[in-house]
Amino acid sequence: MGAGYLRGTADRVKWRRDHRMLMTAPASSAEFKDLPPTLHAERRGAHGEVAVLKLVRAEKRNALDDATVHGIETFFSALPAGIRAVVLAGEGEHFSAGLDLAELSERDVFAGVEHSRFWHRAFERIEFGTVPVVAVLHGAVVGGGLELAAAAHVRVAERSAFYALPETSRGIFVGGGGSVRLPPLIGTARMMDMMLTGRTLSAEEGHAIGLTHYLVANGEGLAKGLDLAHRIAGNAPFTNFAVMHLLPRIARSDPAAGFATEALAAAIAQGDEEAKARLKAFLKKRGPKVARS
Ligand code: 1HE
Repeated sequence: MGAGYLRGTADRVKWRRDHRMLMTAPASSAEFKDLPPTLHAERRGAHGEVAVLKLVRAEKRNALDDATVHGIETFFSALPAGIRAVVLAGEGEHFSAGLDLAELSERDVFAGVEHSRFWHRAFERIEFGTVPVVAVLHGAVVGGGLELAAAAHVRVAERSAFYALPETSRGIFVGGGGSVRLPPLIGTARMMDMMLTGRTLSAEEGHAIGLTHYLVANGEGLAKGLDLAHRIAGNAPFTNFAVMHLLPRIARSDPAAGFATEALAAAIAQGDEEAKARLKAFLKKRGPKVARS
């Protein structure tokens, strides 16, 4: 098993041997030292306010082994100070081929439950973490790769992207939170169709049904993702928090609770010094105007 389950020296040695090829990949900067070699992280922007986390296991199509999922959990659990948005992308021809099928050994039922809960914990750190995440998708975005993308807050797709849920053909079920996160994005009926028929959606189809927010030419995804992340990083932190943590919960709650929570969030946001400064700047003709698209 991978790092999510690493217990002793023997496990660590095996994990290093399994990932030896990747030890030559450019190292993440020192502040991201606990990442496995299947992940690469760096900071961008004048003040390093945006982090880019890349899956760098291209020779296995960025299949998500336990070590990588554990690394994702580690990364999003302890972001260095000053990072205000993250771009999540994949190296090579594909974003991610999903669960590492080579690791899908004979687990008993309870171990299977624990494995799924391990993915849930990791992806929860993305969805309900400290900063918004922009996923940049290209090539295969399938199975657990699509579940990973669904945990992000904004999705950019290059035209090469395609989406599928091949779990059914492997005799398994989604286990990375897909049955919770995908229906609100694309609808339960569409997800059923994808799972039952093994249908693949093109980048254009994914965009048309709201799975992705931006569709760009091949090779332009990272630049678009960075541009969006820098804009997001410039928002007031409380507003980003409210969008990430309150909006989805309000949307799932009954309207009466939703209106009350919204009123509180609105009041807290406008009472914040940051909001006061921004409102004052606009009224003094110094704040940005809303631009036509
Ligand atoms: C893998 C994986 C993987 C590739 N686990 N090793 N996911 C799937 O069912 C998708 C399976 N993968 C594919 O359908 C294709 O690989 C792709 C369409 C993604 C890419 O095709 P291609 O032609 O570019 O690559 P390839 O030749 O198929 O694969 C290259 C190598 O990556 C090869 O290994 P090699 O040692 O022979 O070179 C493949 O075995 C390896 N590889 N995908 C392990 N997924 C929490 S539950 C989530 C449940 C799921 O995610 S189920 C869906 C699993």
